[in-house]
Amino acid sequence: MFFGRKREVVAGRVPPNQRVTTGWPVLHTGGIPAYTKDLSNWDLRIYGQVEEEMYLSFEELLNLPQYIAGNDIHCVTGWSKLDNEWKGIQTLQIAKLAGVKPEAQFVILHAEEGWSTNLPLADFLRDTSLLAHSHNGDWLTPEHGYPLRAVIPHLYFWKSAKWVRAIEFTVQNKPGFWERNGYHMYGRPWKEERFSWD
Ligand SMILES: Nc1nc2c(c(=O)[nH]1)N[C@H]1C(S)=C(S)[C@@H](COP(=O)(O)O)O[C@H]1N2
Ligand SMILES: [Mo]
Repeated sequence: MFFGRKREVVAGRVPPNQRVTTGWPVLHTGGIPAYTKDLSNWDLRIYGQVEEEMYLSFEELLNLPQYIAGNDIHCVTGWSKLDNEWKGIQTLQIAKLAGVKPEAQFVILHAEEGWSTNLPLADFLRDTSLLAHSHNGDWLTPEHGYPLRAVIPHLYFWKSAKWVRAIEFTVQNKPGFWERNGYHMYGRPWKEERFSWD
């Protein structure tokens, strides 16, 4: 009966037309940034509709309250990876620190090489959204986003920008890289919002 129960539990966690994978595929466009262990030249810029624009160093991020999240991720290409454990900083903390202006409605996550993705502010502010530096107890590997990536588990995984370098709060929604190339502006896996025409 354990098998039956387990299947049921997993079934309730996997959105339509997704398959569970036990590996961890690597998906991105462009190159993998060659960061070293020394992150003294790295920073995270917070700007746009905020009271205080700022540049946070990696050390400053590690000195903010650290948050551990367990979640499932769902890639629009059809794989889901269950039971991830991430460690990092809640995006909510970043918003509090910078003071988001009432005009802000959307967030653009900017990564290396000009890659970006967009999401509504309310989704960025969910207490399950984070900026992660570690996965399952280890620092992120270069191909998965070292030193810092977004994890927005309730949206398709393309919204979880790897190698994130800036967070922009905006009045208007602006399509990011994949959103300009046919992907959905919102991207909720349970609604199968895969493409712009879905
Ligand atoms: N900077 C950047 N982040 C990115 C992407 C990208 O091309 N560039 N691809 C997205 C897509 S489409 C997916 S499915 C996930 C894949 O993350 P992973 O390689 O850690 O599985 O990263 C997302 N974040
Ligand atoms: Mo993806």
